[in-house]
Amino acid sequence: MTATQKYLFDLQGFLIVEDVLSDEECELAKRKIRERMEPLDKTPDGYDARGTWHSAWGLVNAGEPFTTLIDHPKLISVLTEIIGPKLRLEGNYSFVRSQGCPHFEMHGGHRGGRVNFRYYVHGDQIFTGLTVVSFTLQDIAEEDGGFACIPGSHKSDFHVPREDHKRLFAIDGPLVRNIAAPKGSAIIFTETLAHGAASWQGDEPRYGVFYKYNDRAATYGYRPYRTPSKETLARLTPAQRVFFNGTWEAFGPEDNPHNEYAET
Ligand SMILES: O=C(O)CCC(=O)C(=O)O
Repeated sequence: MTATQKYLFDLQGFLIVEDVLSDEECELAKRKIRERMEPLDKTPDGYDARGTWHSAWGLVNAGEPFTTLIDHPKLISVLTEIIGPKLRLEGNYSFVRSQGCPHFEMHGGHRGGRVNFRYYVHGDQIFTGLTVVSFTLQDIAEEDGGFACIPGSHKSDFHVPREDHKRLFAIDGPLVRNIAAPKGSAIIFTETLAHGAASWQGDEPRYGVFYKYNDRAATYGYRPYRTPSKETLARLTPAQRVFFNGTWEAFGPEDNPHNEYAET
């Protein structure tokens, strides 16, 4: 992680890393998502999805380019600085949203949430918990909608007052910004940041790809079906398989006492 990346991540609660995926890899990823995606009846907030939201789970089972992204050096150099030296990949999935879709309500925005939702700096070291890498498979301008956040809110020690929640956390409210990013980028953001997604306005649906990383000793969302299949695990390198180890830190078996090596 460079000094500039550290400055920007600390300031904003998110960071854009460009040129992670080539154009060809973005197109391949979209094709594989289209083959797997299923319509959602309701959005995660319980709104009628009206045919505008689809999801595809367990993307690493689809092979490249999703496999390479597990431990992409441009991402790991940041994630190991802000989460910890040993990481888990909790989830890897896509939401595909088409023009006029219901938005994704703002959530997060308070750093007092203990292990998964925390943010502080001690000395030169950032400490945060659950962190998302959101890959952009197309060029995204602010007016397209999509990922939205309140920059800097990951440092808030207070909850937004209940009486002002609706106004201040409105997706088109005074504090919220849509984040533009070029095709092939990764937006790395801490879940502690107040964030959500504005209704998508682009002609091509938004193919959002989300990899959720955590400290290897922590789990936020326990979803066994998000673990790659046995066949996929067998195809991964040992360095990639370790991202799917169980949630523990120490006193492991003699050959892996600190959860440093792949369990399978
Ligand atoms: O759709 C988006 O970009 C927001 C994703 C999100 O809110 C999350 O991953 O927690």
